[in-house]
Formats: sequence, structure tokens, C-alpha cells
Amino acid sequence: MQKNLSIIGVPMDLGQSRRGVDMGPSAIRYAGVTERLENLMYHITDLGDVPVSRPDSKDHVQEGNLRNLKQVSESNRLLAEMVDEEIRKNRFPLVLGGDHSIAIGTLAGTAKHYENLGVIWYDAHGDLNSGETSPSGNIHGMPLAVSLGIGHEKLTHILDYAPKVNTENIVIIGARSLDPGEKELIKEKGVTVYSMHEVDRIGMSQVMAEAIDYLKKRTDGVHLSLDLDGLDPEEAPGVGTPVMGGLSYRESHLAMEMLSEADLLTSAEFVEVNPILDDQNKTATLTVGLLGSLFGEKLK
Ligand code: B3U
Ligand code: MN
Ligand code: MN
Repeated sequence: MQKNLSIIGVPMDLGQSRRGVDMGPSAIRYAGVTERLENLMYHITDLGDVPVSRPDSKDHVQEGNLRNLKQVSESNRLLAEMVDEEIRKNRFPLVLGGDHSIAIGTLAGTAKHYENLGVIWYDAHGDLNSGETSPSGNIHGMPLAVSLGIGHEKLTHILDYAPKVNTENIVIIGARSLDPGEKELIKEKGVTVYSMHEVDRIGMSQVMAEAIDYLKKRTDGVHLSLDLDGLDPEEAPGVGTPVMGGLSYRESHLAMEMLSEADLLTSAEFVEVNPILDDQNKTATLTVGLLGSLFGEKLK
């Protein structure tokens, strides 16, 4: 793995409706992310936070069932430019959210550097909605569809190109809450999904081995987008949309360790940590632990 690492915080909470997830980047910093990775001999540059504006005075403006479209799109453009520049400088972008709508910007900045970017989407949800299919109008339920070129142009065309990712290069892990429109899209496009059903049947070890093998063969870079709600809410209570029956602490550490060993990631983001809903910064602390495993901490 690249030893020069740039941390970019995105205090974004406009992609969903609960307050507090904008404090995610501070909580993860406070839980010691820089020290943890410096101990593993990484050179860390913390670039601070991408500016996120407040919603218009008429709170929760909806344009085509897209809550806060203007602000979400603008911050994602700024994020995309920063990520793009860090990759140009040969640095590994590590993005800390913020709600999952920020994956739109991370992927826009990342994908232009690869012909065939792979994406591992570790999440309870598919995030494959558009304004037409979304039950909530929350853009954090849409970033994966946006990266496939599906959705409002203000989101799909950040940095003026689309799509960012090809369907065959996506692997979703941990899904257990999919909306009807998302299920249709998964079927129609043939997206690879390891839902909790597959994790229970074949185990995380096999899931990761297959995902890594598949992506290694066909991609020239891989982005990990890890939504903390992919984990079980017992272990990660500080998230806005918890779903029971999730991935365990142990399965998640194993997944990170296998990714570290495979040495195929070229960028990563950790999103949806909401300190207001958390239990004594447990979810942010867990995030930093997962980052430790992802970046090479070993037991022996
Ligand atoms: N699929 C639902 C719920 C949701 C998506 N992502 C999160 N929650 N975190 C939606 O609103 O699109
Ligand atoms: Mn998500
Ligand atoms: Mn989720």
C-alpha cells in the first residue's frame, strides 16, 4: 500500500435527515486515527475538512425528490477536486464522513485515474436509488447509482464525466435492506451482491477471498467505501439508519485484514459515523480499529 496518506474530512449531513453525522470526521480524529496510522509507518497529511454549507433558509428544499441537491453537489465537487489532486501527488486518499452522499465526490475524483476502477461497497444498504426510486429523497441512499451514471446530472456529472464506475466492477457486501427499485437495478445490471445471506452461508473469509480474486483480475484500482451501518448496530450504534442482523466486529476486522494482505486498495472512505447517536464514541473508535487492520496492524 502507498505509504503517503492524505486524510480528508467531509462534515456532510445534508444527504440525509438526522443531525450529527457532520461531526463524524472530528469523532474519528478524536479517536486517534492519525496516531494509529503513524504507528504503522504511514506519512499522514491531514488536509482538514471540505466546506459544507448549511441548507437554504427553506430547510430541506426538494428538487426532484433530492434533498439539498445544490449543497450536496457543491461539496462533492470540492471533494472530488481534492481527491483528484492527492492521487496526482501520488498520495492515498482516506476520506472520513459525513453521510454516504460523499462517495459521489470521492469516486468522481478517484475514477478518472483508472480505466477500470473497482469498488467494494460495505453497507447494510445498496445506495442504488435515484430521485425516482428513493423512498426518502435522501441523497446518501443514491451514491452508488450516481457513480453508475444514474440520477440527476448535478450528481452524475461532477468533474464532467460519467459513468465513474462500470457495473461489473462493483461488489456490495453486507446488504440487508434494499428498496424495490434497488433490487430491480441489481437484477437488471447484474451487480455482484454478497448480502447477509451469502455471508451467513459461506462465511466472511470466503466472501472476501472471492471478492478480492474477482476484483484483482479485472480492475486497475480498487476503492473501499465502508458505511459503518454495514456492521451490526450492537457494535456500531452511532449510525443514522441502523439495520439489525449486520456484520460483526470480527467479520469486519477479518475483511480489513484480508484487504490489507491482498494489497489492492487505492483509496478508501469511512462514512455515516454519527457521534450524537453513538455510545461514548464507540463507533468512531471501532472505525479507527478497522483502519488499523486495513492498513496492516497484525497480531503476530
Ligand atoms: N434505502 C433507503 C435507506 C437508506 C439508504 N442509505 C441509508 N439509508 N443509510 C433510502 O433512503 O434510500
Ligand atoms: Mn451507505
Ligand atoms: Mn447504509
